[in-house]
Amino acid sequence: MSSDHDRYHHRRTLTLEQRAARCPNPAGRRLLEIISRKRTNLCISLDMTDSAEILSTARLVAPYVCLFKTHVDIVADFSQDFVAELTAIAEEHDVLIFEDRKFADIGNTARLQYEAGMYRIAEWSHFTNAHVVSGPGVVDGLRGAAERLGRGLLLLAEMSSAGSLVTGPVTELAVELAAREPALITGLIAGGALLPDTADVITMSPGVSLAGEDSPTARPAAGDSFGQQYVTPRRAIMDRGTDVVIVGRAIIGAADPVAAAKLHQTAAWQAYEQSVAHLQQA
Ligand code: S5P
Repeated sequence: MSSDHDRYHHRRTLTLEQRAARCPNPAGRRLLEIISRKRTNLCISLDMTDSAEILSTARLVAPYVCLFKTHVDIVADFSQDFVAELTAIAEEHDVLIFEDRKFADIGNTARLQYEAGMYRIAEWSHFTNAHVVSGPGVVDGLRGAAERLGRGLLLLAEMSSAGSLVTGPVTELAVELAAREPALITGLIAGGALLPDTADVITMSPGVSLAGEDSPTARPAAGDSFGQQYVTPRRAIMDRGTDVVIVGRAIIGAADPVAAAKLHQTAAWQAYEQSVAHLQQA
């Protein structure tokens, strides 16, 4: 546990509501407002390959989440109608959309992948993310559409998978770029907060499940057969200072996804409230 505290900025100096008021990125500001209003810092990862299934799950869990995370390149019957329907559900329930595209090419190719092709991600996704392995040019490739449309970019600063090489200088570059330009790079994907909360950078953490490795009821340590590793919402939020937890299969794979969404929402929100309790007393 002490290594979490050494690595991550777990101590909050601002509430998410206070951070909304000063957030320099329009999508980030909206997200922080939604989180405070709906009392949910849960992002659902809608990793399903059938558009009807994604839409019906999105409808069911929408009241409990702040963000729908998609991988549109796994949707077998993708169409812009699907996007329009997902957008309508999101608008009705005060949810934003995050296409987890993980751009990783040179800036010009990333720009085309973001704006063109059959997906036209920039047109509908409030957030998208990028690796910085190819250098800072990828951010410049995404910048034009992101600034024009008020989108938020998230950089991969750490990954939840075993043996990840998103470490060392890659992590450092992602953190440096976010710290330098929070109006464009509104967040980092990481295990916990790599910057203090005054940096105006939102941390989102995948690899979260109530059956995570630190769960008192999950033995042996949870994961999958492809190297995914999980911690509980409590550990990600309280010990590692993350803002938003990203949960996929622990909800969409549950026998009752609505019940699982409620449980994850409650656990994540309680952990957040506990992490800011000292501010409200002050
Ligand atoms: O480091 C990462 C980054 C991401 S965005 N690890 C991840 O697992 N993700 C994504 O989060 C991954 O692509 C998947 O969509 C989701 C985790 O899904 P789960 O079913 O394991 O919760």
